[in-house]
Amino acid sequence: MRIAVVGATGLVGGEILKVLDERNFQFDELMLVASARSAGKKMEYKGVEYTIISMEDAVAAKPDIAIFSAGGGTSLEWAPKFAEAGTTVVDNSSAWRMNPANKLIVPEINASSLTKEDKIIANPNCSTIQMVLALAPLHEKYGLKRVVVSTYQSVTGTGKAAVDQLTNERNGVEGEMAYPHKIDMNVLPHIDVFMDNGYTKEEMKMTNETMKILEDDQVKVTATTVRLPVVGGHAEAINAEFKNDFDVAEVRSILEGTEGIIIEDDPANNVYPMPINAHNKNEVFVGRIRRDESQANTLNMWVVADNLRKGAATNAVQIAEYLVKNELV
Ligand code: 2RA
Repeated sequence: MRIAVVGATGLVGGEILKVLDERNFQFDELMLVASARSAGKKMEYKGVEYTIISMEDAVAAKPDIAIFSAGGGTSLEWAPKFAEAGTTVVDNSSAWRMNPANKLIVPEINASSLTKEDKIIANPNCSTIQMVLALAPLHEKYGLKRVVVSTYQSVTGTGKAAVDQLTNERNGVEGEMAYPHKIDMNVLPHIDVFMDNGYTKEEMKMTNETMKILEDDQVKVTATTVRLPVVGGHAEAINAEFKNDFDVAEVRSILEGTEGIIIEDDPANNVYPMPINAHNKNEVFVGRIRRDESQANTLNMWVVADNLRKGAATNAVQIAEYLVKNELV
């Protein structure tokens, strides 16, 4: 097994390396790949010094799997070159997600659809992954009709520049702005670019990717995505209306039995999911599970996950693990 991490110097790239280590992913060779600007630089991983290699050299080396986290433009240009060389690409960007020819995978939900022919596999958007993991088993049981979701997203989703902006503001230091406004002591109802319909691209990702992953274009999702001065993970207030009625205790037990989900729901003892606790964890945490008393067949829940983990690195590494385990590479 020869594996390449493309975008190894970025926030998600670093997290992918940590997750590969923690999950004891077995490889014979690891290639750390980055843009021409970083190629040739040294990087230490698990006590070993690696020389970062260029995209050209990585394609020529034909790794079995390349986990990409290098942005949509890089992915659009380079993923097909890797695929042509026989490498299976697991891509974290939005470049291939809605392309009908590419699968959009959350392993607990739909990894079984993968075949050897899938050479560019898309990792969904972070805010979609944690929401859909909690919704999928409920959709299967009660039939999801409509979701109204508001997100509370960590600055780590934007990348290092945003973490630096927050740190600088907290320390009273002047610096580059990753956002159009201050982020500390603030809340921005604005993630990614605005589109003609008034939604942001992040909001439309939640709508479109959910339908694709659940393979159901009748499921309606309307989202408001919001950035907060938080680093540990994304939180989401999810209001889900189902075709059929449910029992809240049964909902809780379905979620308890779902791989990758941990229930934290004991309001009497102030127990509910929070980014500060989800940080560096691979699971999706669900709490505040309760009936929406304003409408039939409708549930409220609060879902938190580390967006760099299950929302990006962990999900991508799980896909790679699935490919290896099922001899698809
Ligand atoms: C964000 N969803 O949090 C993005 C990262 N993929 O901005």
